[in-house]
Amino acid sequence: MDQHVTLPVDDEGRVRRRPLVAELMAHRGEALVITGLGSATYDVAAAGDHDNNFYFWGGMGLTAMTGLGLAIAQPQRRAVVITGDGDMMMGIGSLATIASAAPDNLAILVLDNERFGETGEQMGLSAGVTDMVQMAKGAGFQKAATFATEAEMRELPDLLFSTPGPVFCVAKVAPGNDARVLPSTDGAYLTRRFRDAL
Ligand SMILES: Cc1ncc(C[n+]2csc(CCOP(=O)(O)OP(=O)(O)O)c2C)c(N)n1
Ligand SMILES: [Mg+2]
Repeated sequence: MDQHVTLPVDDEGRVRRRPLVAELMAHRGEALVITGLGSATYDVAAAGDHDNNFYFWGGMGLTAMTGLGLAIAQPQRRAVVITGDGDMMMGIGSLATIASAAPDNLAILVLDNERFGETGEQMGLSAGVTDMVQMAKGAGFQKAATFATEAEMRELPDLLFSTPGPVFCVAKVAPGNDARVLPSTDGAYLTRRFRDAL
């Protein structure tokens, strides 16, 4: 991330997700980007719709596992999962399968607002004693870390798009819902478009 970039924070110093994702997407290159249902999909769509995006609208818990399948099917391409803490926790067991398969072209970013933002900001498990990075390490990830400050988040572009995977990153982001930016909700169209782009 460029040194001159300043990411907006809320009044408790927590980085705002929408500008963070916009900044990360500026570094995407040819990466394939798979987004978890709800806010992660809106954030990535807000950064610009793209033929190399595959958005989830449902299937809560399945984003990381779909990223694994894609990474295996497309070993020459970078596959990047961007999802929420609720989605990741629902599919947390997938981390063991991913670490075991160890695709070097897969990275996962969890936008951890510690809430189910999409459905009314109910508190999520990561607001309490649960640490997804420790769970990822326990699953076998060698590269897993939490990013809480803007300074720490400067490492994210390299980790997501260049560092040999599998990589697991949790970015602690501010709560609060940004305006919804809805890409197509037509699953057949999104699937076909993504296949064509590949
Ligand atoms: C199986 C299933 N359970 C519940 C829901 C309802 N639901 C949709 S989004 C969501 C919360 C997602 O939370 P998170 O992944 O953390 O996203 P964010 O906070 O960024 O919105 C829930 C509970 C669903 N779509 N599918
Ligand atoms: Mg959340």
